[in-house]
Amino acid sequence: MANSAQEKLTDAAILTAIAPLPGWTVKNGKLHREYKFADFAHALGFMMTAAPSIEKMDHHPEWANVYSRVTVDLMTHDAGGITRKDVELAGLLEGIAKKLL
Ligand code: H2B
Repeated sequence: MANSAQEKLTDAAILTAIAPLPGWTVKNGKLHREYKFADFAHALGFMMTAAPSIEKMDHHPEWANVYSRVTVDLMTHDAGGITRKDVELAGLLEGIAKKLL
């Protein structure tokens, strides 16, 4: 793929990229993180706060909410793997979550 942000990263590059992001792992070929907020309002607040930036990035998470928990999985579907865009989105979500945790 021509756009380097959309190139699949090597396993080593992924681990280096997520090293500064606490709680993020690789699971089933996706960047994975489970957030536990104080309650449902905080969990939903996290998702609602992140939504406009996600739309602007045009890069979307696979995520699910159960009460106070939000599970996030990131991959680039167009590339069939993890790319810099996923790392970028993980960083964005982390910044928003930090203020609500
Ligand atoms: N999100 C994710 N996670 N992966 C993609 O490949 C992707 C996306 N593609 N959001 C975008 C939308 C694509 O469909 C548009 C046309 O850029």
